[in-house]
Amino acid sequence: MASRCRLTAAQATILFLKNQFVERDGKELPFFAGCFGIFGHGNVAGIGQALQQNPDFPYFLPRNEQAMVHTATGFAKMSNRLRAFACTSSIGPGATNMITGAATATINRLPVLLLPGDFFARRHVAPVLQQLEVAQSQDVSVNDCFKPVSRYWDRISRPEQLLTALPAAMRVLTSPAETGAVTLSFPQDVQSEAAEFPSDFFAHRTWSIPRPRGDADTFNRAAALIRSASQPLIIAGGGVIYSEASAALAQFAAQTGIPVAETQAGKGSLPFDHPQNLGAMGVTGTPGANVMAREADLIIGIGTRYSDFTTASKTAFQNPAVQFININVAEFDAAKQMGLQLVADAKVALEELARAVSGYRVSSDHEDCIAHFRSQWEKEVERLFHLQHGPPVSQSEVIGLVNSVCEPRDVVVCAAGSLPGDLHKLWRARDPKSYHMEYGYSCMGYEIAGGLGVKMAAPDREVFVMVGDGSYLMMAQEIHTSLQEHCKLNVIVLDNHGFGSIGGLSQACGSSGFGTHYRYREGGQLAGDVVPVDFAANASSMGASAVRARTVDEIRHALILSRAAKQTTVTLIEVDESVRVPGYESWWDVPVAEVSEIKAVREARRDYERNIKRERHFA
Ligand SMILES: Cc1ncc(C[n+]2csc(CCOP(=O)(O)OP(=O)(O)O)c2C)c(N)n1
Ligand SMILES: [Mg+2]
Repeated sequence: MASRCRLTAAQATILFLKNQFVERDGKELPFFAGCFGIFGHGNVAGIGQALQQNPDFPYFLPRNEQAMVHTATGFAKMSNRLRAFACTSSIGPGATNMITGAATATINRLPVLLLPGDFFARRHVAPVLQQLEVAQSQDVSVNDCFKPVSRYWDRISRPEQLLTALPAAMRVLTSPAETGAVTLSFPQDVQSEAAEFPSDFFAHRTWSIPRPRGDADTFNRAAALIRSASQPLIIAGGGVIYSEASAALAQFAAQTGIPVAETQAGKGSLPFDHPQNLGAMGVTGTPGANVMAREADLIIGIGTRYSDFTTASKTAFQNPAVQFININVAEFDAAKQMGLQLVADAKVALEELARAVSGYRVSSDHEDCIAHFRSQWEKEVERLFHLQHGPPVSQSEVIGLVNSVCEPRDVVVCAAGSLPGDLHKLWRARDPKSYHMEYGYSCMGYEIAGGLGVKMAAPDREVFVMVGDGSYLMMAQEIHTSLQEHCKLNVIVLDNHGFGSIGGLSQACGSSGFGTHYRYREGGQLAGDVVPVDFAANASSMGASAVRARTVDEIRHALILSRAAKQTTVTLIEVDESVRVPGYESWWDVPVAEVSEIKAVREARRDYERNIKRERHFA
């Protein structure tokens, strides 16, 4: 008879996770780097006890459950989805705090395993503290809220269900096409309950990450489409980076002369100075990328989800004859824009396409056009990096200063506010992993927590977290965790006293920045003086070294010291929100009120109605 061991369900879970490995291109890694967790009833005596008796499966104590999922997500993104964390919470609020993190992971297609505690499977003592009671069913808890934001969801009502649930969780977590948050909702009594498990369930198991080759006929049609294209454009998405296809893309672009535009997740696919790199695509794109996309007769989307920021709300591609080839591991994304669906790994597809289209090259006119846009753009970036405004300085100057202090392998991390758009346009990436933007969910609060995950994945790199004052005020507490873990971050807070981004959006919609500034209530409105925040005192209270910098020289000096420091450092910079980086040749669909008493709103609506006519359907 095969050997068996008696373990609690929680102990069996940790033992199983410890023995899961992944392999790609002949390189094997343990899939899990450990487990984050905040304990309460619901996990302290279950998963908590199991972690305690497995010290070789490291446990990490964060400050907030949402943040720990962001940290896990940043880690997985930085690891090109080859490594991940588990996250455990207590029942109730600890669990629901993870839902925003789960959505962030799933939308960005990044793996994280969530183990929220749950009600008693035994039910007898219900309602237990923090339990949601639902009158029409005893089988519903707050953890059911994870269902739409998880790529796999299960409830472990009996220990032996782990025998099928854990392998199913691993399949999804390690699938490039399906990965995202996986939730195993774990009733607290079941966690502590023992059962006999077959010992071979805990054997070393390696999950191969495939590099699927596309269907041969589809591949040939893709090659033929490229050969007959006169104005092709590549859109490089996150899939290029996760597949480690940068070198293949650089070679393909150099060989064919086809220009490349990058999405937020795809930025860094090519170094900024690659001759075919037109830079950012879409709403936050460069003039070159957007003008060439508008005229293109063929778009080759590689590893992109075609979000509205990439397609400029479906206005980016105006050539009546435009066609799409979509190279993607996920059929779901490959089918977008009614494109030719080449369901394949980016790296192998590019290597094989390079051979299949050998001899093809874009016209010299097309090449001249790329070179022209590139040199014009370099001038524009230089202008914005050296505005000599203020103090308070402009945000673009701060980006230029951070970029100039960074070494090529350093990483900039950001997620929400006006920084993502400005960074997408201006940041000069020199390494595929040097630009880390969470822009699938654009979740305020991701920045510092996610930056911690980046540092945990790449301890040999300097990590620069750029964060707005609004995002900082939502979630800065992981500075404390970064000190606990000796994971040094360079945090840069850009203070414009509120929501510069949404303030600008509100103005563009005729609503003059309503509700977007931190001001004292006066005369019934938020119209008084700025409510000041001493960010330096706040950061230093958690143990970070914090400095305020105002002028360009002070900022450069502070950043150099920060980079050289051993511990988490916070640099506070006041920026003038009125000096903005403009948009270039693009548009974003944000519906403006159809009727209003305010004249500016009516005017904005007229513009809106004109622009929405340019949105296209592709057949
Ligand atoms: C959790 C969350 N809530 C709300 C939003 C909507 N939102 C996007 S940017 C933003 C303001 C960000 O302010 P700040 O971090 O100061 O950056 P700034 O816009 O000033 O550059 C808001 C409220 C969001 N993206 N995430
Ligand atoms: Mg702000």
